[in-house]
Amino acid sequence: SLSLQGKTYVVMGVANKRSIAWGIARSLHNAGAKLIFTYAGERLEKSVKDLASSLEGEESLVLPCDVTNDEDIEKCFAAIKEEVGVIHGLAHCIAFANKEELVGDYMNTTREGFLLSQNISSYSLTAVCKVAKDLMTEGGSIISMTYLGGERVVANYNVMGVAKASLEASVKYLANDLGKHGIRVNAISAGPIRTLSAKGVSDFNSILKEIEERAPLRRNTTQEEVGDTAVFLASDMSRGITGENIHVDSGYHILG
Ligand code: 0WD
Repeated sequence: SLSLQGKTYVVMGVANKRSIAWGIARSLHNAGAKLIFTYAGERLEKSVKDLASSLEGEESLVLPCDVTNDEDIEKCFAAIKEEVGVIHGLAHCIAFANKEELVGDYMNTTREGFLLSQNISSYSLTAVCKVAKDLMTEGGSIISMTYLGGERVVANYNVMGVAKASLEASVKYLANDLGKHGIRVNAISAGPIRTLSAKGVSDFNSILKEIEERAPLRRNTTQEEVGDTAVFLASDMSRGITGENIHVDSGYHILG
């Protein structure tokens, strides 16, 4: 069923109430899941704790986890193991690129900028899967967030598009590794949503306008739509699906 009663999910990447991770958290919570939140740095501790405690019911565990740091990842999942023992999945909603590199020609990307965005936006999923696997003894579902710019050229998305291409390939390899353990790995490719990260993408408003005018559903994507798809992917209703990239984008990706 679509109920997530009795299941525990880790949600990584809430920055504020506009975060896609927060949309996913609300949907998972409404479906009955127990949640654990991880955040990037001290700067976000209070806002994530405040958001977590705004959910009805028992207090959620909220832990720091900078995904560029292996020790942080290990400590974080050790603390989760201590608290709950078993988890049934996680939502990886993390990305970063230097703002200066999200405009103009892709070929101006620096080596440092390239490696930074690959590290935070792509490798982190692999690092987290390896550690989370040991807590997923009952099988489960891992979800990551991607964008159309990983499949084709989207103006200004540049270095992040290349990171998303690498993330999408990782989803397939990870799905193959983890399938034998009853763990599924999928991506949601969301249409553009106005969040903190989206602020870094140059000319974001015209991207939103284009979707409203041309996408089959003639409207933009919401956090709630992404969240509800995450519930489907987390639940056993999607038990036959792994290594997939589901577009939640008003159908925009089918257009030439
Ligand atoms: O249009 C959009 N907003 C779309 C976003 C369309 C399609 C996909 N996505 C993806 C993003 O690329 C990302 O993978 O969804 C995911 C979530 O992004 P978001 O909700 O748009 O953005 P935001 O609310 O800013 O959350 C991203 C978070 C960071 O926020 P800040 O603003 O602090 O950079 O990623 C986290 C952090 O919380 N993050 C990290 N977490 C752990 N360790 C790290 C890190 N080193 N760096 C960033």
